[in-house]
Amino acid sequence: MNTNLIQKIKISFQERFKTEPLMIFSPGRINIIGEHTDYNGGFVFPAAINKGIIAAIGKSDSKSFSMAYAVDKEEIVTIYLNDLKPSSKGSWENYVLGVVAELQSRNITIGNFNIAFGGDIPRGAGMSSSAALENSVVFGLNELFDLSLSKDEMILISQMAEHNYVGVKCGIMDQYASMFGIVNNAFLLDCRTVKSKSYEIDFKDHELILINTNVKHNLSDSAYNDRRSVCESIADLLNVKALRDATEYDLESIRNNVTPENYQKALYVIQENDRAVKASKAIEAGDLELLGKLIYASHEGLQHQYKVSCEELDFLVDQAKLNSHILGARMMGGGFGGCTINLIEKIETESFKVYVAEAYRNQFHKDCSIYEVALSNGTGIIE
Ligand code: GAF
Repeated sequence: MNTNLIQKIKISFQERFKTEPLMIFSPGRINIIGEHTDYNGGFVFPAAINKGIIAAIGKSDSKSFSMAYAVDKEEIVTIYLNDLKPSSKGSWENYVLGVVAELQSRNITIGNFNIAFGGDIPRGAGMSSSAALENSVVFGLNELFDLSLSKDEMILISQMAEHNYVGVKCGIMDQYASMFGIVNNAFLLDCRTVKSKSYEIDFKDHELILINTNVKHNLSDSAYNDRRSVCESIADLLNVKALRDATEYDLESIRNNVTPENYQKALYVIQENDRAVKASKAIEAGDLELLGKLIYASHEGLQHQYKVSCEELDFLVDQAKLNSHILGARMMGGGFGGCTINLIEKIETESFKVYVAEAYRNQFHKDCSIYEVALSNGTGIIE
C-alpha cells in the first residue's frame, strides 16, 4: 500500500474537516482473462492489486449537508442527502452520489458524513478506479453508520451506483475483485452465482506486467452499453437468460437472423467464456504456454470480433508477440484505451520495458506507463 498517499489523504481530511477519520483502502483490479463476459452471466479471472483508492471518512456535525473532497483534483462537493441527483458534469462525484442514492433507494438511513479520497491508479487505465471508489464509499458508510451490510450487498450497491448515476451498465467483476481480493490470489468468478474459486498465483519465472497506453477514447461508455445490449438481444433471440447459456452451435442456428457483426460479437463472448474456464485449468496445471495462448486469443477476439480495442492497444500486443519471452498479452478491461496485461519471463522484463517504451514513443509520440503489480487483499480498514 502507498504509505505516502495514506498520509496525504489523512492529513487532507484532518485539515479540512478537523476530526479523525476512518481510513480505508479499496484496490483496483487486473483481469487475467474473461473480458466482457461478466454481464453475460459468465466467467472472469480477476485479482485485486496493491494500487487503488485511499479514502478518509468521518461523521459530520452538519445538520444539512455532507462533503466529498477529491484530494488530487482539489475539488470539493456538497451533498444534500435529502436532495440527491446525478451531477451533470459526469465526473467522480457520481460515484459517491450514486452509492448514497442506492442506499436511500433501499431505505437505508445514513447521517451526514465527510469523505476525502485519492488514488494511485490513473482513471481510464482499465484497472477499475471507479469500482474501487464506489466500494470505498459504501464500505466506509457501512462502518460509520453500523449498517450491517454484507460484502455481497455492498458490491451490488456499488454496481447499481455505476448503472444509475454514472450510466455505465457494468457487470459485477470489478466491484467483486476490489471487495473480495486475497493477497497473491486471483479468482475464477462465476458472475451468475457471484461465487468464486480462488487460485494462488505464482508464475515462478514469469510475471504479469501492465502497460498503460495512457489513452482513453471517448466512445468507451456508449460503446460498452451498446455491446451489452447487442448481447442481451441475441440472448433473447436464442431464448436463453444470457449468452453464458448458449453454445456456438446454438448461435449458428440463428446466424441468418443477426448481422454478421453481431454474430461475431456473440461468438466472441461464448468463446471467451470458454477461454476463462480453460485458463483456470491451465493455471492449476502450471501450463503457462497454454495460458499465454488463451490470453493472445482473447485479444484477437476483442480486437476483431468484439471490436473494443484501439490502435494503441493493438500495437502493444503486436510488440509483445515479437518477443518470444512473452507468452501472452491482451487488452484489459472495457477497452478503447487503458492497459494491456502481459505474461512475461522475469529475466526479460527490464529489457522489454525499455524496448516497448521507445517503440511506443516512436509510434505515437507519447509515453506509455509500465506497472508491476502485486495481488492484494480487498477493500478494508487501514489499521
Ligand atoms: C469494465 C466493466 F466495469 C466490467 O464489469 C467488465 O464488463 C469489463 O469492463 C470488461 O470485461 O471494467
